[in-house]
Amino acid sequence: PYPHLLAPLDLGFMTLRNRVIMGSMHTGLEDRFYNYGKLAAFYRERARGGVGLIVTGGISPNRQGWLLPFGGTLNFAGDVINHRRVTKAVHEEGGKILMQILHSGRYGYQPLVVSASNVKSPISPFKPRALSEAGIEATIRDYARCARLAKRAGYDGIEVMGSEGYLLNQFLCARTNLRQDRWGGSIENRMRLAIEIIKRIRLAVGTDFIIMYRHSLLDLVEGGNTWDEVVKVAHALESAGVTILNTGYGWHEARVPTIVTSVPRAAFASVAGRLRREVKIPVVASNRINMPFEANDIIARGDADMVSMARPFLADAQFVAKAAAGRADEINTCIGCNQACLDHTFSNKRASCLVNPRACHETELVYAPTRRARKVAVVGAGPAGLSAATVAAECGHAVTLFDSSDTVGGQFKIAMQIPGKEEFAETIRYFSRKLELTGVTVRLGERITREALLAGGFDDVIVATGIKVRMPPIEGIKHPKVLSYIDVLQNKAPVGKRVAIIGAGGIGFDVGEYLLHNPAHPLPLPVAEWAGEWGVDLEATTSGGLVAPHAAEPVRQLFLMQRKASKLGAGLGKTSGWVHRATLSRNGVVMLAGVTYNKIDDHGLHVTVNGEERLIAVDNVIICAGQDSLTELMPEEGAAAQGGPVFHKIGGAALAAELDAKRAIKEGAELAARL
Ligand code: FMN
Repeated sequence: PYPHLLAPLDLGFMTLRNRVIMGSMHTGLEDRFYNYGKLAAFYRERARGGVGLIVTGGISPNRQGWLLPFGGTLNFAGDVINHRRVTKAVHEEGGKILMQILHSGRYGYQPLVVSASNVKSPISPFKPRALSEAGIEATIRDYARCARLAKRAGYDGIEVMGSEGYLLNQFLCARTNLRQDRWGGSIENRMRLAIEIIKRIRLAVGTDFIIMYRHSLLDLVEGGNTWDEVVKVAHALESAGVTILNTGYGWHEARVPTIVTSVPRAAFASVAGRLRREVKIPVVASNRINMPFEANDIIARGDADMVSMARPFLADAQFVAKAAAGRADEINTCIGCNQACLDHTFSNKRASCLVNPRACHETELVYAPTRRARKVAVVGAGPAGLSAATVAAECGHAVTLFDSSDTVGGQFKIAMQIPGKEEFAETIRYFSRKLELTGVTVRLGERITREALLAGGFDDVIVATGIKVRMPPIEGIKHPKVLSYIDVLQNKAPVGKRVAIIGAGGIGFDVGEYLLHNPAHPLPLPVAEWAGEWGVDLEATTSGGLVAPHAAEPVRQLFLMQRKASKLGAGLGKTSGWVHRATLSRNGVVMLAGVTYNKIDDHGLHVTVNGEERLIAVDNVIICAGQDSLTELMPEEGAAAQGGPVFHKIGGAALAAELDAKRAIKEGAELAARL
């Protein structure tokens, strides 16, 4: 299977075992020397799983380039010993690994930041200092030294980070490069830094060492480069000694999503294809490629020579091995949620993965075979229950999973109804297959009672029964125009043209996006339509690849509101919340904070906002204002002492405050691993 993806790639001085790259991810483990053992274990599992080439998270060539104070470095001979643990682990598993050199420039979250010019970025508090001529020379030397040390540490090459708006991208674009010396002005001058760095690295490391360059093909910001400029830079990089051209899309400050789940699969592959037709060296496709079929297809149709997948390797270390064995249905697919990876990285926490809590915790969360198999009942086949059941069974326990519904998935069945969240269906597919593989006895369509559980001879009962929707005590809450989000998303209740949504948490936003979807448009959204909505020019004929977005008439008038006075959506994910806010704003959704709900009647919803009474005339009011745990299966206080099974409670049943699949899956796995 997947002959294009799994074919080796001969680089002349080195052969890669296949075309799969595990893309660069800063996990947080590289910043402290005592975490390199964990980092090595993380990469070892991925190399053992068959990936051809791994790229580490970004390592700064000097202190000015730190993303965070005291971030990961490779500046001193003393750092080499830590990095050797990583390269040794990967090589022992037959893999290859590059170290990414990333200088943050003005994105650094620290006061030493430097850039091409002293233009502050809209997303960071520190104004950069423009590098002097001597500072530029020192920076080039730092890159070369960093690459030389990487070679000494056993890396097979380095990747130079040139995209996503970091230092080299800042030099490359007129947006941030206002210099009038030989490092600014024409594209020849703006690319001089990147090219000099590559030349000096090549001199420092010799010919038998991979230099990959991550090139920004679409900047997706005003003042970004045009396609002609992008190609010019690529030609110069090729001549300067780059071995492989990787690709990047969008600066961090871009207001176009490039990696969240609503970005269609392989959305940018055609752009890589355009570059591939311009150069002779291998080109890599990247971003939102998460299954072997798409990855193979990209290479088969000539859009790339290799495919980079980053988050998919958090989700499943065995991705390549499973694909190669024709077992793609067993892959734990990246759903692009960012909740446990990028959101963690940007809050200075260790990265992990919502669908795979073992990611970056390989030595701490271990699914080891048990020596005393227990008889375990899991009640509820949502994310928490599925996780607990499959991990417990994998460890060798005898597991029965109960759910009153006819199918597994719980709240994920609801989430996958939301336009742009189609990927959630993959998690259900993964767990369904895993239930079969681990031999869990699945009993669907029956509501198990506490008596039956007590009489069933179980050693453990894991209550993962989730939540029920909370209806707030508003006058008229029983009015026929009032619906819960379950009525809408699960039971498909008809909804009118003017709608008020009460509760602006994750579910309120989801319901908004669901109601704004035009049923005439297919889902998942085809790439061209998605690009039109966000104003992306995939032909890249304009500066930065931006054009005016298509403005379609919204299919409904929505009012989204909350009691809290804070900004709506403040609690959404750090790296995805803005996408949801932008989508609703674009569709003319009226957002109201600090709302008091007075009553609901035939006229609509009566509220007080800013001390003023208002009638919001709507056909329906949809309640997304929280939920309560369903725990009736738990024994009464004190009843546990009389022998019988040990009861546990996980997921929404344990805490319903905010529906949180990340916590649910992690709790399920952690509990099952220590049974
Ligand atoms: N890209 C880099 O070039 N350097 C980094 O240090 C880096 N850190 C990342 C950290 C996390 C937790 C994540 C999720 C992504 C990071 N990226 C970084 C971006 C990825 O390389 C990749 O472009 C992005 O995740 C989209 O690809 P994917 O859909 O295959 O994950």
